[in-house]
Amino acid sequence: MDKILVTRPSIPDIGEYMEEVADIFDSRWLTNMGAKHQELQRRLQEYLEASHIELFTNGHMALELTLQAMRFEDNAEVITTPFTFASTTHAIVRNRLKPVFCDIREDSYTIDETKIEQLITPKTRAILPVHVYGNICNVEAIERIAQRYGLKVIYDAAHAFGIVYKGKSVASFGDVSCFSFHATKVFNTIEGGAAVYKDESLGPKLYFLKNFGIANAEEIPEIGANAKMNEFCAAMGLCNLRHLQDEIDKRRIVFERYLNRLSGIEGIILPKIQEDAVSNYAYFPVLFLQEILGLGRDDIFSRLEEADIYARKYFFPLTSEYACYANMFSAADTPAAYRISRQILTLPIYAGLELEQVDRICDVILQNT
Ligand code: T4K
Repeated sequence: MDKILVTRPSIPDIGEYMEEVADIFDSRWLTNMGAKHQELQRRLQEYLEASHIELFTNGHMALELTLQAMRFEDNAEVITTPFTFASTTHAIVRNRLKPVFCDIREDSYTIDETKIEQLITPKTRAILPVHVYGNICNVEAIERIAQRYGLKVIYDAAHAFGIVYKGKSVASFGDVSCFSFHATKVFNTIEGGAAVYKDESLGPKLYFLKNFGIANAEEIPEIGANAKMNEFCAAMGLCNLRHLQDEIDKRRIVFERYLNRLSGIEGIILPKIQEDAVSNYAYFPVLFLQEILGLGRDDIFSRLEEADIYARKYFFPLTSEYACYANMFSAADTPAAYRISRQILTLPIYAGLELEQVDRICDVILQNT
């Protein structure tokens, strides 16, 4: 039987891509903010209803350079969650800032907004919540807290491209939202990312920082990196953006099939579409409660693997448990995140996943629960 991976990238028809890249071959302008980069930036600005946007080589660099552009002092504290991909925590630490871990909500796995205020100290400068799996954080409560204490809000929106919440683009919340356009995401540019921001003065900093800090050939005002999106990636983005809605619709069908097959089983907690949100169906995270099922998450993971189905333990371990952060943090400070990281499994979901394949995955789960 064929292998089923957790995801497969959405790609356009090869002819469509060749047509899109043909003028790159003519112009020989391959990178450094060329015509495709500019066009994709314009289209994404429109799609995301963004006042300002900057493209990057990946979502991580969007996040890391956003924090650099904000110029917080060394050891300033950033309140965030450990239930996320390595990128979120690394972006904070690589800027010589201190992550302060807040626990997560049981229903959406996003930051528990009721626990943020108790973590604020005179050194706190920002809140960096994650719209994990495309679940939108309690943006209203976070906004109120940020205003009360004069904090910046930077959303890790890596999973949230295309989501509309209460009639607004997800990019409209916080000071900055950073998106990932990695191959595994709902919308991909092979590798890529973007920062959508409100404060106009961040614009030149972000632009310089992604190009070695260069303003012009003789003026280098920033200590920058190289994080420019190249023309071939931008061209992939232009193609994929045309088919985005179709991709999301196909994901919805997969999502609904899982719900149909797996709901009503005690000990299995399925994802819920949030009220007021138009989802992008990016992930299908399921909690397996060992105390009810007898078998735990790791057992289900192994049974699926034996059937050539490769679910993923996003996000286990917590970033606060990583070897590179040994003795710096305590996972016991975020008990809900700790428990959920041991119970969660993200099942395969992507536009090309056949319903028969979804049934095969569900059959393995149902036989073992
Ligand atoms: N913040 C959050 C919350 C994030 O989740 C991420 C990235 C970021 C920030 C940073 O954004 P980027 O800098 O990546 O733009 C994957 C992705 O590489 C990563 O982008 C993503 N989060 C994370 C959740 O998942 P891995 O280590 O699990 O990737 P990998 O190579 O194991 O791939 C996953 C599956 O996808 C495999 O089963 C195979 C399949 N696949 C993968 C690739 C690359 C394909 O079929 N084709 C492909 O080209 O991290």
